[in-house]
Amino acid sequence: MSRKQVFAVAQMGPVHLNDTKEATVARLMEMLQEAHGRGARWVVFPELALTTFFPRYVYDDPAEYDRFYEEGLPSPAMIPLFDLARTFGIGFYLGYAEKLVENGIVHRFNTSVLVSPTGEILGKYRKIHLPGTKDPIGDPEFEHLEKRYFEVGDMGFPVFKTDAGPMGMCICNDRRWPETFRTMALRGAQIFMLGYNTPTRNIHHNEPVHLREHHHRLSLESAAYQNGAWVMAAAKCGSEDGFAMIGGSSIVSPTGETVTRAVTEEDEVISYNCDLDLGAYIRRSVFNFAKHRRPEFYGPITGQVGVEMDP
Ligand code: CDV
Repeated sequence: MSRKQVFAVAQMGPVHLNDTKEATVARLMEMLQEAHGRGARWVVFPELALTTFFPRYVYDDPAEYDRFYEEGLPSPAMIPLFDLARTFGIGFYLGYAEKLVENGIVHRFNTSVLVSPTGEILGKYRKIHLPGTKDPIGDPEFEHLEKRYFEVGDMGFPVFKTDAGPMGMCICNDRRWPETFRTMALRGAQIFMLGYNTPTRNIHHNEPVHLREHHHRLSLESAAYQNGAWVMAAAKCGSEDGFAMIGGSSIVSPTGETVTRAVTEEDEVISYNCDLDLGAYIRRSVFNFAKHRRPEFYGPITGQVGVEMDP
């Protein structure tokens, strides 16, 4: 007998620079309500879901960009969403900009939180693969300054036990790196939750626009299949004050097939009744890690960063 649960992905249309967090959280709550109506037990919201994708802008003074960050969990802006989710008995993933002060030092991370259907904060993930630059490149159309506004995540890739199975989290650019998913899978993850903000035009070179979507889909489908796991991916998309981002929010099964996919670049809920045991045969056979992995030959993956060739 299969073990099924409805998962929803709540894609967001654009959030503009001058939108209030209250208005944005109200949109998230409306989608939570819709997911509840579809019988969802879990919902995935995007990366940096409470604000516009602010790392595209150049700020020098923290007083100018502090407003994009959340302090405490739930932060004051998040409380209505947390309350509604607990009322509905829905667990969720939410991406946000995190600020904390430790020993008098300010830290900022691009973070996601995982909350159980009973309202328990299961844990956080802090984005590891930060794209872009620390210093502006001088072209406002292509700035991507995550390295300016965030530290590299310091929590690794944690995996959390949930009623749906072990769940891992990652954020946007992390999905392009197979190391992300394999690390989580080796810790037992069978469901990967992720949010993203992906500019439609490439940040550093003149790649054709259609490849943005293709590489996104390729990354999700291969991650799902190669680890025998479900992937739930939520975009923030559309044109934020003239800066376009791709949609394509998706649920991908452990067979590597996209089972449902958003068709707009607006607020849109997609959902699927997921067979949570579907990946078991893949994890028992072709990707039976314990039987077939050969870590004695994988040294360069953890031992070096760039390419090193024998002389
Ligand atoms: N927010 C992101 O991490 N965006 C990157 C872009 C800059 C390539 C992404 O991987 O989609």
